[in-house]
Amino acid sequence: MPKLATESKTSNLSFNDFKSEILNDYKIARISRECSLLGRREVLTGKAKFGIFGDGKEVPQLAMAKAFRNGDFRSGYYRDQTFMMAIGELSAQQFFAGLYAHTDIKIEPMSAGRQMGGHFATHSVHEDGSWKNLTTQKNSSADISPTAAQMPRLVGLAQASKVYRNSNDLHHHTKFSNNGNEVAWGTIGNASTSEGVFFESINAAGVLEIPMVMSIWDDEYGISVHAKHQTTKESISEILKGFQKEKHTNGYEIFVVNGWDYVQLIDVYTKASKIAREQHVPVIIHVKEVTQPQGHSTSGSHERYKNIERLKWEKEHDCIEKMREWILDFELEDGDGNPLKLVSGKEELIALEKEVKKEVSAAKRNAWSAFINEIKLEVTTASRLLEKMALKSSNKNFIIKLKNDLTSIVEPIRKDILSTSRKALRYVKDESFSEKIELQKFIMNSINDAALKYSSHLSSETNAAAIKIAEILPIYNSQNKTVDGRIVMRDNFDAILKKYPEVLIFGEDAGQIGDVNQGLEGLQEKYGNQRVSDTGIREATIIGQGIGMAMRGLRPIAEIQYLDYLLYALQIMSDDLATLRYRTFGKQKAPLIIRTRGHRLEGIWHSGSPMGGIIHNIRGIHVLVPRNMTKAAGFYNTLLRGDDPALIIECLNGYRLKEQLPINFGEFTTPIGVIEIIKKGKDMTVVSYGSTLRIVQEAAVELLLVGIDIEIIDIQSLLPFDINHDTVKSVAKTNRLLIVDEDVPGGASAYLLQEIIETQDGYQYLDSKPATLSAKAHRPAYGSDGDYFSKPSAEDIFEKVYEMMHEAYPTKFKSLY
Ligand SMILES: Cc1ncc(C[n+]2csc(CCOP(=O)(O)OP(=O)(O)O)c2C)c(N)n1
Ligand SMILES: [Mg+2]
Repeated sequence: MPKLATESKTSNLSFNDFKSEILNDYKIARISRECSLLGRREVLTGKAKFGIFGDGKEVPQLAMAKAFRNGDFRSGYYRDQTFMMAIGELSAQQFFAGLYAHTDIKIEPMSAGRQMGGHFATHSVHEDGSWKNLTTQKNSSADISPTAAQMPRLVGLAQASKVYRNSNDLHHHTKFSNNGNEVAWGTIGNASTSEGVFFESINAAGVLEIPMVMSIWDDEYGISVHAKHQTTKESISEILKGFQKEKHTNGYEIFVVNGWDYVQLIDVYTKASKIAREQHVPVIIHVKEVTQPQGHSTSGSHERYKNIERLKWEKEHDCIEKMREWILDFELEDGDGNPLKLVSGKEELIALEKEVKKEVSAAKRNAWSAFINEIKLEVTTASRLLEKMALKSSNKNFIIKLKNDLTSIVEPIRKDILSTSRKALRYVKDESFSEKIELQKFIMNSINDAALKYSSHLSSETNAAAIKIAEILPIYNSQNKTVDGRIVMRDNFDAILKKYPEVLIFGEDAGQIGDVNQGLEGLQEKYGNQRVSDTGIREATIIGQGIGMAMRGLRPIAEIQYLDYLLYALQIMSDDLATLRYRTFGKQKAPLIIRTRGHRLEGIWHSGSPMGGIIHNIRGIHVLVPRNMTKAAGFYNTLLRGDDPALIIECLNGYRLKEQLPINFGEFTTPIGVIEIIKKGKDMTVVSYGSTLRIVQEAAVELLLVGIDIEIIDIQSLLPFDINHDTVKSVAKTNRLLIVDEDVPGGASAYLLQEIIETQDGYQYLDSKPATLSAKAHRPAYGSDGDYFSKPSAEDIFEKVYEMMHEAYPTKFKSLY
């Protein structure tokens, strides 16, 4: 007898319940398939831009959905529409709303039209940005397109369960966990397992022993490239065998199952869920023999690369057809020997299939009407305005032509409306009447409205936004004790760990020895190895641990040992963390703090300062560059009161420099997006940050000796930069501007120049050409001379300032060379 024991209803399933559950599953699979079929058509006829669908992967996802419980998290990819439908988080109408890019989050709950279809998400926060109760809903972290980039976050989502289970201090966090019983479910395509982060994540989860169930949908292809080019032995489960858990080892349970075998799939997923949930043992499920009936996406057809046999095989192994056969063949006897069947005959299924077609077709129509009617209303408003304006204008005929062109577009988009209106405005530029003002208002309102639709939620817009956290100054007692900077850092982390049970700090060498500069000295001993821990050397998944845990209410501080090694993590920061709020229209958040140390020290890989590269890749994450450890400590304290993610770069050469010892650890804050004038002066504004500031200060003393008095600004925060526009006030006073940093030429210095000259309108106050002084284009050479000749030195700064002053006052400041 085929068994169908779902987790939640293991016993006493009456045959009728059993039957209706199966038929409901079948219906979901059919709805999903019909969405894929119609979705492709919508793209090919031009109503939608691009389509990537879950056809061929329906049945395994039904099985996964059955094992998925409230509180669980998914971290998957673009094939999972059936799963989302089966957990009740995606309707057919929402599927089409996503395809059309409907910008209303209530209508298109995955991303408000920001992501292409197939990128799924649930909502983790309320309107005001506060957490929802994640244990009473089914959760899906928001998908991203880079293959395998869902993996690092998955590790963190699973690790959160372990943290909640193992910590008594966190048991009050009932919104996030029920004793760590939640499983994090990953999905990935077979070909994407070739990515480095896949293997890194698998290894990390094995080491961490966390409740993660990883499904691999294996259709033998990655777009057109066959498994023989992707995977050694053409089988991911074969090559992962070394990860199999043995009696006294850690490791995985590994299952292999065919993607068309409904009964086996349910059996495997039920087991996997139990193992992961109860024992916190990770599980890999290699789902083989999966098909892709419509090919990879709407961009091409699979007949180009699959041979006739493969296409035939795919038809025969279509998982829904196989499920259909199974339903029709199913026969059982009740206690009295009467036959029990799931359906009376083919006709019952045909009727169901017809009903599904109708339902999906109606859902598509409704989604389209909702989408297009909203825009058509805007077309009507614009065309009325244009008509009215034309009547008054000497360019009447041109304006009417524009209006007619607009109204004749059968499927208009917002671009058509705005483009027409803006062009029409040019025809009345020399005229003046109230209708022109109306049109101007319409354009401005439309642009403002578009900014909300397309550009909001890059950073937090809630009351807890980090830029709203007020400054609290460090307090010093009368003894004025000075200590090494690292002591300030350590004592502040101590206060943080005491104050916030949700904080966990982890990274390479962060645990036992308390980080390579001992900013965490003794804290693992004090708070235990869950709160302060060592990780493997695997930067991408260190960040992934942080993202996933932050998405589940914890406050991780993920340490990347050196700034130069951030590049391994940068992809995940850029693609996942930086876009999270934006891509969910503010419905998910991960207030992760990333700690690293950098700027000057030694050599090519220990003194880099690739700030331009970083800030341009991670808009959406604050980037903070404190000049000393007290400022840095203040940033940690600020961020923990807020809900934004951030990167803090401590000065690598600052841990042994003396700083005054504050007494209000864990309390004082450094404001974000606020500059500080650290030396007043009248002749030139010199802007810098981090380690370079000390060199600027040294040069300032020497410049004073020759009668040049510079004002030094520590910008402190690169992203966001100077939200109060204080820098320009200094430039207005000194009329000269020099930006000094140790990035490559045209790196962060160019960004700062653009901010000050263009955004803050600094150009109008300048009496000299604004200048930047940066490091050389190459990586810094090793040793003190390497540093001197690679990075801006005090002499370089002196001479640059002097040269600018010489240019202005050649007789007062005679040329040095
Ligand atoms: C990092 C990255 N490289 C390339 C792509 C383009 N791309 C999208 S899907 C895909 C193939 C993925 O195949 P597989 O993992 O087997 O998933 P399937 O589509 O077969 O389900 C490729 C190469 C991408 N999205 N991200
Ligand atoms: Mg594939």
